[in-house]
Amino acid sequence: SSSQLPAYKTAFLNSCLSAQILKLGSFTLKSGRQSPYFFNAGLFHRADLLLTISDAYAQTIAAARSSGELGEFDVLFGPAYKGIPLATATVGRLAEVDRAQFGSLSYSFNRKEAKTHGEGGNIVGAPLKGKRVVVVDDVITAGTAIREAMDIIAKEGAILVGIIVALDRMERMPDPRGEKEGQELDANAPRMSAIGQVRKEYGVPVMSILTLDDIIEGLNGVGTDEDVNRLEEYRRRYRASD
Ligand code: OMP
Repeated sequence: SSSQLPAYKTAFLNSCLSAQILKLGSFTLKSGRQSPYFFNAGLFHRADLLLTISDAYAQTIAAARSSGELGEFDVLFGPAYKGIPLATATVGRLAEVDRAQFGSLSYSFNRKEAKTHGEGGNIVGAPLKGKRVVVVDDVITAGTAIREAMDIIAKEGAILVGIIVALDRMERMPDPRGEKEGQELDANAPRMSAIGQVRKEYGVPVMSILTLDDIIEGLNGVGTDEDVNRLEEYRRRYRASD
């Protein structure tokens, strides 16, 4: 193919397509939008796919550390439940990629239910107090799930230094006054993405393995023209300003 994507992104995209983690078709999002694609990170449970996704997170983190986009950190935090295997597998993979740089990182995650006996506390893995933390999550759309993770980090007295997700859909937040399928969006509606808003509000980098731009680039010459056209049309319609 003629794709200009780095090898790890192409490998990740191809695994997502063959395992049907990334599906093309017609899907209704939480927001009500009709999307020509859907990414289901819950399907990364198979051993080979867990290696693929943890390698892709690790490569993205290592590249962001090298470029200086991401500062030094101590803990990779995976919000329960979906973030738990992602943080655990990725921290292990980072140590394999570069043991000297990443070997002393830890993973950490929250309990959903408060523990009332034994050691107590709501954190499993590395204690967070005073630690520099990167949060690993799957997809940010409206930003609800990621804000819960930020609240836990603040409550535990940790310092947020970055967020990494598998997919940045690059779309603007839904118009609170409503959106009509098949009609032009209101020119005065907010154009920022939830990721852009989190970036601005917390002042930290929000990195992703793949963006919608990457998916379209990677599918060029691989997917059908019809699929690529529908993705381009969706991007044109909902693209965020940031
Ligand atoms: P927020 O918590 O609102 O940011 O939305 C994240 C959620 O969107 C995910 O946990 C999924 O339930 C859902 N989602 C995907 O997982 N993949 C997609 O491609 C799109 C969505 C979505 O509904 O927007």
